[in-house]
Amino acid sequence: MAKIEHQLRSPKPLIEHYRQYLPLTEKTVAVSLGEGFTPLVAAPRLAQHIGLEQCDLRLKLEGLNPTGSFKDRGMTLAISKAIEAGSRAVVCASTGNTSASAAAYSAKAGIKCYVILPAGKVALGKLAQAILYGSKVIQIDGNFDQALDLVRDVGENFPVTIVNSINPFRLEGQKTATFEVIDWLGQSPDFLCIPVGNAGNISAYFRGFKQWHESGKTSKIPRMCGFQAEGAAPIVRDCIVENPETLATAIRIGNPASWKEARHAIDQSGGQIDMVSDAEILEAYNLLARLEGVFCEPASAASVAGLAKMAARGAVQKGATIVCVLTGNGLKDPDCALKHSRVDLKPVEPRLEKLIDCMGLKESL
Ligand code: AN7
Repeated sequence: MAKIEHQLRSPKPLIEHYRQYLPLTEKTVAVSLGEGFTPLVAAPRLAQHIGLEQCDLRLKLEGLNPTGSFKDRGMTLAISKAIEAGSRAVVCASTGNTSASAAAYSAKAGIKCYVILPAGKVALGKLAQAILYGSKVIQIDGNFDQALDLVRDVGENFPVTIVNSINPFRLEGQKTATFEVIDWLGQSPDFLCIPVGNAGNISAYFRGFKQWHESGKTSKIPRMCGFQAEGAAPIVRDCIVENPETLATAIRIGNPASWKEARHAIDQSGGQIDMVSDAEILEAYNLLARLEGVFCEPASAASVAGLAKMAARGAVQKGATIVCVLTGNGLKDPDCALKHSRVDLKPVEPRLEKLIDCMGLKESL
């Protein structure tokens, strides 16, 4: 199998590059912002820290997509297909990233975009994006699950295309991340660790791996390992969570739309679904930044928090190749970074002695 290293972004839009695996027609015109082809970086220091020094741990940096999250992979296809079908307006419910992506691709396409958000529970960067890209932002006094129910009703009764992952093109587009992983590694990894909210992405990854396995481009399907936040873990608990809570607001979801498909992906691949606490998420979030120089958002760190748990109970064999999907960029939620760091940011007098004191140079050198 040829190993393709993506040194440069493809000159073609993502969905055209992989068009033979996607539901494109001759009439589909790609609405693209240069999405996809994200780096898959090795994380040896992190691997060592969690006791996996004999494994090949890679991080898929989905925060480097144009709007800072993996949602762009699905949105480029969903918006392109909406335009192909003659739609002039789209709507989504969102914990933040879907809205940022929908707003950007709608702006690019020149169509109207409505986003419905749970008030007070969306990271500031994401809200700023949705506003600046010119979407109509509506906040509800309710959670994501309620917002999605409302959006389903709007989609049924008005000529507005839903671009949540219940839109079939979203998951089709999101599959492209698996193609990149296989292209980059030359084969599938042994484990794929991924945060789970509405459960679309884990379902999309399984579809992608399965498709390329069936077409002979890879000899195996990785164990799909999904991680929910403890306060928002309906699939783990096998029960709808009425009032989901977690500081990882991106995955603050109590009744995932792709529940069944995610369950299927986990069971069919010999994977697992587990939950991680907010403290474990924050620990992984800090480790990623300090050991690997990767600033992801808290929800994304759930993949690494979950892997650390698996490692601790010996569930990862020596020599395994593991890909953790870091779904969103840490810059979307700087509040979280500042709020949970123990750093003293009080200004000091601009004098050398004070500075040397603060730097601790006398003690450490
Ligand atoms: C950073 O934006 O649901 O399991 O409305 O933003 O496919 O839902 C976001 C989800 C993981 C979970 N990481 O993916 C939304 C939304 C980040 C996310 C997830 C989300 P799914």
